[in-house]
Amino acid sequence: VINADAQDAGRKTISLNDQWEFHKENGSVEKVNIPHTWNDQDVLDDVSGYYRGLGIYKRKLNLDESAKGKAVFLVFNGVAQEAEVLVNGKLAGKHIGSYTRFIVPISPYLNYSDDVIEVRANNRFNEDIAPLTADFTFFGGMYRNVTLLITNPVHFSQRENGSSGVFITTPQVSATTASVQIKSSIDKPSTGVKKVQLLTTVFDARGRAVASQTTALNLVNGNAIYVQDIKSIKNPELWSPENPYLYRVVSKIIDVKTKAIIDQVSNPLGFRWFKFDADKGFFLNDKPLKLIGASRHQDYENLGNATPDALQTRDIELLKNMGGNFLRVAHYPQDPLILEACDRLGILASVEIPVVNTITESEAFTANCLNMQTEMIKQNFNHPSIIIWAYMNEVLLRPKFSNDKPRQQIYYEHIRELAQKLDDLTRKEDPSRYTLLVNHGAFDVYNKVGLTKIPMIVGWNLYSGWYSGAPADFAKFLDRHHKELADKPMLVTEYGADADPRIRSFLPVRFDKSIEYAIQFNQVYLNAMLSRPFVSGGMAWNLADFNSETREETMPHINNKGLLTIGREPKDTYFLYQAYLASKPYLKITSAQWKERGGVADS
Ligand code: ADA
Repeated sequence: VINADAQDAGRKTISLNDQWEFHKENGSVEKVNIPHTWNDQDVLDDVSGYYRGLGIYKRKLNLDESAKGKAVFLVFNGVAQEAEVLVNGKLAGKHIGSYTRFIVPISPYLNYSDDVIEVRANNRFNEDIAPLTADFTFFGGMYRNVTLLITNPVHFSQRENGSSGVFITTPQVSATTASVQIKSSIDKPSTGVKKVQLLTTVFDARGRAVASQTTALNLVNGNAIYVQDIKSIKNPELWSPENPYLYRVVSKIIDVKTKAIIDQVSNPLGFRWFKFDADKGFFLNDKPLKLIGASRHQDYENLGNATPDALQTRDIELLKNMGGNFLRVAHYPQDPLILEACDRLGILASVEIPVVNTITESEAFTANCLNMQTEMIKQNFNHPSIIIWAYMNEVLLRPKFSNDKPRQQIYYEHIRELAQKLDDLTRKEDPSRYTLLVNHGAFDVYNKVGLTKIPMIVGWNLYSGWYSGAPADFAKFLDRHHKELADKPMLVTEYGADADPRIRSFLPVRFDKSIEYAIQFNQVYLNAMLSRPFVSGGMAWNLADFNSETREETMPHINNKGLLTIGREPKDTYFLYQAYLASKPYLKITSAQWKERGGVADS
């Protein structure tokens, strides 16, 4: 029985990861814990196949009388991909999209004894929901943590698209002074306390308060946003990959009469500034920094996307240990732990919604994309690690209507409009970060359709030397971008070659999938990027091998371009990166030694 009496902070959160019953459409029932997916084993097994459809989760909830008069919510960090939430048989909320958090207010549906929660998850193909087709598996299920949240009637808003309700920006930062702006979204029902104080405190990493602001508020009924400005924090410790210094912003709503804390939330804060330059590349805190790292899927051997917390965080540690300073969270927002780890370990990040390969020209598809983008931005707004919001990946990869040029023009126009809408929305929601649109190597087509004009940064996924051409074509492509799109900063958002750890070769050739070929391929790419200042950075595809249901070739259903295997064993390519990037003395060689061996100097 859950007693809802608020703890000191005014709110209470309780994990609901256990005690679920899982009912599949075929009638089978089993007891499961969350995170859970129904595609973890059978993706590798042609007999049971790749089930895409409805799965039902049921659980009891025993709240006692103390929860009456409180606001009770269910917080879902991720359900793939359509979800309906029922409480005692009544529909309490719905959500579309696998990769973002959603919060369902359930107070109106509760009996406060023997309540039953039912979550109907569905990963069927739905032409109005991205992704439609892609080179990864669309696992179904309640695959991220579920929590019960109990707050007082007045609270930091749970309506703000799954965010904490508090949005932090740093309008001004330098090595000597910084300012912080905090926007707090507060909900109040007509019965809730009206006269409150909003107390916002900035703590340094040692827990000392470095600044605070108290604002007396007369709360309005419904929802309102209250703005506070904290000026001139002196000599802020700056956040960077070498010193990922984190402050915390603790926000409290305090009852003026009783002095009780009505609600409290805590958010990360990092002081840093950054710039992408089309000629000179990327700068963090005014210093040039080549962004090198990898993309990552939320997917693990035998577990699929239902990856436990410790394994999520370990991926970011593996990236850091490799010497990487950048993570492309591809192709969708991932577990909240990923960006928390990036903040803590000093990995810069880009996050994107799953518009991959192709789109649907329907209003519903557009609306769902815009909603996902809004949720992604609001939920992740305060992470200092994030510098980029992205929204499309290789949307011209699968030619549609190629035998009907006028029809193709309409399709292209629709893609361009969708990109423009997503870019406009992103710049409006968050003017402090960059926008990115990711293309495959068909330079002319993306240019003609206009997709290289819309974003602030153009991303290229380049595979010359793998799917076509030779590795040396890569450098030519980079130089072409620099010449023809002279004012656009660029990132190499993907590059890689299949690498099966079982295959070794003395005379590696394209398509042999040997580790040796992948090593040579990666060397050529790294040298080309590191020697060109205008290339802001490059992300290896992929940090680890991942399930891809549509891949039927070698190692069935796996894309094996990872630097790690799907079970996170390092391949030799991982150590190649460490040799180039990490401060491991036994692996470091000087430029002169490198030249002696016939390599191209890397700096
Ligand atoms: C594309 C795509 C990725 C990835 C890659 C590959 O570039 O963006 O999802 O799977 O291809 O390995 O072919």
